[in-house]
Amino acid sequence: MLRRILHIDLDAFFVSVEQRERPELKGKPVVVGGRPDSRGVVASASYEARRYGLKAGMSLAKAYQLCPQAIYLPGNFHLYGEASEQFMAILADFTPDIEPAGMDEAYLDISGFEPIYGPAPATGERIRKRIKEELGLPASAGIAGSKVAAKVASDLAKPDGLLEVPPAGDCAFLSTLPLNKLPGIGPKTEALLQSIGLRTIGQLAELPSSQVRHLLGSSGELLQRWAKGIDPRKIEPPTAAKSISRETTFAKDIIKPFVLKATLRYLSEKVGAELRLQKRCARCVTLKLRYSDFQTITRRRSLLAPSNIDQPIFITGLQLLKKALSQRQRPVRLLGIGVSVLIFADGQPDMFDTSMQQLQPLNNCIDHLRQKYGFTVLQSGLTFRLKEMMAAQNSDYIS
Ligand code: TTP
Ligand code: MG
Repeated sequence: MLRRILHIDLDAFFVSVEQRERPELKGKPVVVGGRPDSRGVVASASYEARRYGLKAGMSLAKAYQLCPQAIYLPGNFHLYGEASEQFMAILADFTPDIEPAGMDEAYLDISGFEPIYGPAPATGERIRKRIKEELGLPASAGIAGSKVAAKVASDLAKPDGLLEVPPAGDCAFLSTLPLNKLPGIGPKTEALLQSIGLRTIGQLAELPSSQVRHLLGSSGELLQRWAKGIDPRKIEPPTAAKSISRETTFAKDIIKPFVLKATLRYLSEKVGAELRLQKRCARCVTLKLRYSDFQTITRRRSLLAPSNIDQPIFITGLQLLKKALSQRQRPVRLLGIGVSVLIFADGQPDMFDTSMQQLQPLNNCIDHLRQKYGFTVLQSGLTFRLKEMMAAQNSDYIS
């Protein structure tokens, strides 16, 4: 099947939301970022303001010099967040193969859409129309055979446009464009490439690979592949968080191993409960320690088998803790435990470790009671004593 990737990006996103709320701002130079006499930077500039040279990242003081007549707004982030969610929801109506790339942009894999929506540009226009009608916001779209060319195309289509790169045309499309149009080429890389006489993406594509490596190091190889229109990256729908962790900073630095052990137990139970809630298992456990002198260390160890049960998480964390304390004995300010390399284990968590299977019903039962009556309704001997000790010390150990 012919690969067709669509990249869509809202035009002057923050500013467009403001213009939708206050139509009298339309067609004028508008800046979101704050008052011109504040120390902030331009977050978003309307296309009218860009004619004066204003762009994102520029200091507001500089922007004011270039365009004092612009309307400077502080921004309403709640509204932008809402618009971003609605934007993504419209995209999700078309396909689940979406990769959000920021608040106002996403890649969609629209390969094979033709029988449903017609040619690829018709799909793009349909999406743009819905965004305009339902959200009142302009968006630009690029369609190509790769993510990199689709992104460049949407950028060229701005504002309020659509550009399709013909099938198998990514390399030719990119070749005549200036270097700074290629994602990954910032001002420094551009200057380096210009210093050897390059001006276009096509010239970078044709440079001997040894010279690219010499000039740009290993990242140069990727850039050169992109310059040739070679980019097999897939659309990656967002994954849930890649790790889960809990930590606590003690009100007073702690030296007693018992308190550290009990706190670790408590934090491990929190991490385990969150894993089970997300129906996931972890492969790795990470311990975090911050000593009284603020030195912070992390230590990581794999579990024998992927798990979401409190006990192996705690035991592994405890081994790491003991080892760390044997290497450096100092009061501890902060203790944390986390799990990572998560896998989905819907329905049968801990299917890999039979020795742990009998603990599964116990953990589930505890989760159930805690969800109903609160986390501290049930406590292990360790954490119960901890609570008493901390109460006596008037310390807030619960993170
Ligand atoms: P962009 O899509 O980079 O910019 P834009 O939507 O304002 O303009 P364009 O038409 O070129 O796409 O970023 C989206 C929003 O993210 C932008 O409206 C404001 C915010 N943003 C910042 O807060 N700081 C920044 O430096 C940039 C680049 C964006
Ligand atoms: Mg944008």
